[in-house]
Amino acid sequence: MSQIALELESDSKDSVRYADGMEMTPLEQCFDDLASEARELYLDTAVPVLSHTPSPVEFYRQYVSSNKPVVLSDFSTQWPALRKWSHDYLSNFELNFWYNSGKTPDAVNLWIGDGRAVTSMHRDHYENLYCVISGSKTFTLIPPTDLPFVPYENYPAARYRQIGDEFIIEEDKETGIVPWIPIDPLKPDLKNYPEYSRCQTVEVTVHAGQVLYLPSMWFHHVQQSHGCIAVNLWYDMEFDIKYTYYKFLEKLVQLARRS
Ligand SMILES: O=C(O)CCC(=O)C(=O)O
Repeated sequence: MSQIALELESDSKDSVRYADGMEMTPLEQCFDDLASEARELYLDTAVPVLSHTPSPVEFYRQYVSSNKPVVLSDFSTQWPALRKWSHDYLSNFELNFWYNSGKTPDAVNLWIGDGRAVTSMHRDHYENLYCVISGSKTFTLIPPTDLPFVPYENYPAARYRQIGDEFIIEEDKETGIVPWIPIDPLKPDLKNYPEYSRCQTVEVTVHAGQVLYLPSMWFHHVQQSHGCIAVNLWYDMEFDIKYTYYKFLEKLVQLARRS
């Protein structure tokens, strides 16, 4: 939509140069249009923070179905119960949002770490309810429609092994090579990955007593304060028409990168 207005000159019928100087093939122009239309039609420029607890219908319609992140602030009164760490409590805590749907989480994870612990940019096919219990977590988010601008490289899989007081990194030959995102959003290497500059990142800090709903397929990079404790619930996403479009986009991006 708006990108068309930015068009400055056509060097040939196969490529167009935009106002920011970047030249694109017709397929890349389609990716750019997808990202800008998503911004115009559905994405927020910041993650909204709700002070009320939405009803299950409101939450599902406005955030889960729409694939839009949101921070819920109204949970601090429930933290004393959370401190009991009981499975019953956590199952309850699944939050009435997914109640009636019969859904149970695929995983309940506990995250404890200090300021040095950083999770690199990646994405999951889970609907993620991320509850911060103490400290804070800062998420840098990228919407799924920006996939064409997110670089991937192939890396050998590896795991940490403890030997005495030391940790060594050991190659995991069984898993082999895995594609992973080489970009640190805090210090992006735009020389090697100039296309990343087209991503529109959104940063949100989630404080103790707040819950972030992180929709499936959103890229996320996570930093935390010292002594942060958090619990999150992963629910498998719906493998519906949205999922098939995501996979279609992935295949198109792979084709574009090969050519
Ligand atoms: O808390 C973190 O550091 C990572 C969380 C995460 O990546 C996830 O829940 O998918």
